[in-house]
Amino acid sequence: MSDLFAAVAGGREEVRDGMVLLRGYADSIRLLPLIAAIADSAPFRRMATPGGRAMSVAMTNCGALGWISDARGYRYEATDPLTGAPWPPLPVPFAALATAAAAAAGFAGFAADACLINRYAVGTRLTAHQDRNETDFAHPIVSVSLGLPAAFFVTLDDRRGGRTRSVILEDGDVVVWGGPARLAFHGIREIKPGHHPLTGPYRYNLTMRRAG
Ligand code: MD3
Ligand code: FE
Repeated sequence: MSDLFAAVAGGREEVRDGMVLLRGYADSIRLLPLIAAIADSAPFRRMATPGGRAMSVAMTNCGALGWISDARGYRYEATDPLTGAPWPPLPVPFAALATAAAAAAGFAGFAADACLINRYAVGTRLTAHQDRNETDFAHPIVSVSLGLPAAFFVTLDDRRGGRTRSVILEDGDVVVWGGPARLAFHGIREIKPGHHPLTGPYRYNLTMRRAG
């Protein structure tokens, strides 16, 4: 793994150009019951990759648009393919958190319309990828980490094999991505065994975007 790095500035750390980390910004005690309610109507599931394998991370969505992967590729859809119903609405506290965190990072007026919820069990990971299924890369992305910690990595340029920075994301940490970091390659290394008082053996991540 590469070096751990962060330039600290008043609780706002710039991990790389265009990536602002707000440590402990989110309250997982308030957010986790909302995730449980969403999963009651749109269950977590391991989606198929276009290559036909099951992703190790389990996912669901809320908001007007949800990110999906299947044999036809990656895209956003207004309905859940598992149930045929619209994705559950974006809870007001999620939307408010995304708008406030984006503003704190310098993106005033951000309004999310899509929230991907990732659930990582111990031993799962997310391999290096870019997020490019959104229509306008000028909007930031706000990510919220809940439960078990994870080692997140990001390339310093827009090349898959480029030099990386790593940072441990812990419960309550919020990351805002925008500008020069928007098309960086990034991923999550294998989740280490552990137990979190609120989530047990899981890490959750909310990724809030303007997709449409
Ligand atoms: C960097 N999720 O869902 S969130 C993803 O922790 C994803 O579950 C990770 O990567 C997770 O696509 C990382 C942080 C994140 C989100 C979007 C990005 C980093 C990003 C978009 C561009 C560059
Ligand atoms: Fe991503």
